[in-house]
Amino acid sequence: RSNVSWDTLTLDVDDDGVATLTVNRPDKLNALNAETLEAMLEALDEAEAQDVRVLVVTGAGDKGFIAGADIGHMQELSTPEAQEYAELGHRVCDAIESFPAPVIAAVNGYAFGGGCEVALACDLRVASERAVIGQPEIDLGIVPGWGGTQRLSRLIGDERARRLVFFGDRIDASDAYEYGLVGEVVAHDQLEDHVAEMAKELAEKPKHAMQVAKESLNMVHEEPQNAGLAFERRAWSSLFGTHDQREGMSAFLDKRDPEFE
Ligand code: CO8
Repeated sequence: RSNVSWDTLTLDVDDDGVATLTVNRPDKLNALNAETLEAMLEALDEAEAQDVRVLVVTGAGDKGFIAGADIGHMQELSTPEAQEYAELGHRVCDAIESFPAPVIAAVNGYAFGGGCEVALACDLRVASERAVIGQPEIDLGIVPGWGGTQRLSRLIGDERARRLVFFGDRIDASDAYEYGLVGEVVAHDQLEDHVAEMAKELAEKPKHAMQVAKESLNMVHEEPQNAGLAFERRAWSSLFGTHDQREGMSAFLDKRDPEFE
């Protein structure tokens, strides 16, 4: 069990290997400034170094998951400065996407702009009934810049992505569910426990197989299908001969619960 804090972020790791990264800037609805993004990169490295099995990403306070990139910070940026900021946001989203364990976004409130994009980079999204989600950048005279133009249509389809990005609409949790933007909606006061249960269950699965599953599924977005299928064949075969593969299959045949490494 460990706890690491930055000024605007905390990382808690429990005994089951479940890490929780909480953006902690509630007075600004957890808007992501450069300092917080840098801290997120460090927290992701730290979680990886601690070999965690599942990572939960959420926001502090009663209202916010992450209300977006920090508009105060962006207002005066020049193009080269904006590029740097975009790259920093991309590094965070890429690090979440390639994190070697499942990442769950517990969307406990506003997830706008960069906040929606952070959620999109996670493997799974669970929303509280109070969540409101959107890519409202168009009304700030910009567009999604941390992967939203790419990951959103892959997740929910091109037409729906265009609607969200063009109109800048903010949709509630049930519409987000209908759009396929979140996998599940739960009562606000049950979100934390529900996600903790999911995380615990995932943390008990065989680690190496889970990593391979995530990496293979990520290939869908990174490679043409023939390359993805070739990757899957290689990755699948590499699991044979591991303790967890032998144990998982023996346990099935012996009609008992497996004991994974
Ligand atoms: N950035 C900075 N501060 C913010 C942000 C934000 N995104 N969102 C909220 N805040 C601040 C408010 O300014 C306010 O601060 P203060 O108390 O000092 O005035 C505080 O948080 C509380 O906010 P509100 O008083 O507005 O609270 P409400 O409950 O009335 O409203 C909303 C909450 C609906 C979330 C509202 O704050 C809002 O609409 N926020 C902006 C949402 C938004 O447009 N997000 C998208 C930002 S753009 C983006 O994310 C681009 C990503 C790509 C970046 C590319 C880099 C180049």
